[in-house]
This record gives sequence, structure tokens and C-alpha cells, in this order.
Amino acid sequence: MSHFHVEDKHPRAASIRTREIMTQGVESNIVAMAGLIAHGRGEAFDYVLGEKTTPPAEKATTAAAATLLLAEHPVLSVNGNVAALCPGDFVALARVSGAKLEINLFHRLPGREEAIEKVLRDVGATEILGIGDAASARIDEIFSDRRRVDPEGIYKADVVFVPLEDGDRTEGLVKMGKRVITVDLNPMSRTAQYADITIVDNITRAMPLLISEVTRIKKMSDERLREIVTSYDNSETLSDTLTIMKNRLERLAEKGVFLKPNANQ
Ligand code: PTJ
Repeated sequence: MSHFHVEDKHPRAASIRTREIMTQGVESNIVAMAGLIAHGRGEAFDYVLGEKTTPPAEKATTAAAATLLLAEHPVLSVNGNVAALCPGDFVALARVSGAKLEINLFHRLPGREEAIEKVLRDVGATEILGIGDAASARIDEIFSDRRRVDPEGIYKADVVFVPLEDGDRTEGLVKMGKRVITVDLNPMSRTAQYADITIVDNITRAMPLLISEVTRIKKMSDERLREIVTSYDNSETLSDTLTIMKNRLERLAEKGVFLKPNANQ
């Protein structure tokens, strides 16, 4: 059910529609209340980035694609925010990369796993790990409900894709020796800093790019894929991204663009 009518010509139409998806996600038990706050924080960083994919994000995406393809047990972790924003892309990425889908929530409230499972099944998912008693393994390095994972999924995974994640879990997964790939618009978050590969981009732009990158490099030899991974440097990515943000803010400040009527609203 749509609450508002948003004119296409509204300068922030896309952002307003996405907010609508998120608030409806709360009503249907998919998105946690805290997910709205997380979304707002992401929007703020996207503003600073200019709402565009940057060259360092593209580099991180290629490294992420190669890492997924080289993995023996890759798992894509699904939370409420990503289930609301891009469920079809998760199913497509799982298919093209051979990764498994696991639902793993920070806020494990009654009915949420089932609501998210339905969203994924509606867009074509067949196997979904981590639901109910299936999350029977425990990761001691993690201090939240997220420690409960599927023994066939995150528990035995060598590579875990955990976008829009909280810092504790990323740190816990890294401590366990897993390679962690994330998508996070905040390059200063603990997750962004702890992960092996951080794509600093909006998940809605990052997922289609990641799917097409996996498809593009899928036929490369393992040796070539390994070269891509070993030549990748995540601290360089984070540093280059912060420089892009700083330069953009400096340019805006110099010209006073923010005062003009056509500036970001
Ligand atoms: O569904 P649950 O219960 O598992 O909970 C999910 C949330 C997102 C609430 C939980 O993981 C959480 O609290 O995450 P944090 O610690 O708020 O971290 C989320 C990060 O994602 C923040 O750094 C945001 O800036 C970033 N973010 C938010 N929206 C987007 C985003 N990054 C990329 N694309 C977005 N659309």
C-alpha cells in the first residue's frame, strides 16, 4: 500500500520512494525499527558521495567478485534492510556466484525471519539457510543474536558477504578467519574498517554492479582471480573514498553551491 504520491519530477523522488519501501518494510515486519535509522545514516553519507558509484567502489566490487568466485563456501547474509531494498539482486548474486543465502538478523523478533523468507522466495529463492532451528550453531566471538548461525552456512563459510552490518559481527567473523566482504556507505564505520573488502556505495547501486562483475570475470582462471584479490588493498580503498568525499565537500564549500536553489535538498 502506498501512502504518498511522489511526482517523478520531484528532485528527491527516488529517495522518497526508497523511504516509502523502508517504512512499509517496518509495517510488514521485514525491516527493524533500527533499520530506518541505519538507512538515514546511509543516505547522509550518500549525499556526501554525490549519490554516485566511485572508482574505488568499482575496484572493491571487482575484488569482491573475484573473492566470491574463488571461495569454497561463500555465503550471502541477508538482513531486514537488504531484504527490503534488493531481494531479487541477492537471489541473482547467489545464482551467478554459487553462494548460499542465509538470513541472519541483529533484531531477532518473532515473525521477522519468516517475513524475510517470504520476500526471498517470492523473487525466486529456493534454498534459504538460517531460519528458526536451522540456526543451531553458535559463534562465540559475536555478542548478539547474530551469533546464532546455520552450520551449513555462515558457520562453515570461508567467505561471507555481510552488507549493512554492525561492527561486532564483522569483527567476530574476521577473528574466526573468514574473509568478509561488505557494502557500507560509511567508510569510517567499524564494519568498513574491519572487513577485507569494503564497497563504499549504496547497496541499490552496488548489487547490480557486483552481479555483472561476477558474470564478467567468471571465466577467468583461478590464477588471474587470485591476482585480482592479492593486488587489492582495502585501506587504500577507504582512504581514496574519504579523499573523494573531502574534495567534494571542499568544492561545494568553495562555490557555495549548497545555497543555490538547484543544490541537493
Ligand atoms: O535487520 P536486522 O535486524 O539484522 O538489522 C539491520 C541493521 C541495519 C539495523 C543493523 O545491521 C544495524 O544496526 O546496522 P548499523 O550498525 O546501523 O550499520 C549499518 C551501516 O549500513 C551504516 O554504516 C550505514 O551507513 C550503512 N547503510 C545504510 N543504508 C545503506 C548503507 N550502506 C549502503 N547502502 C545503503 N542503502
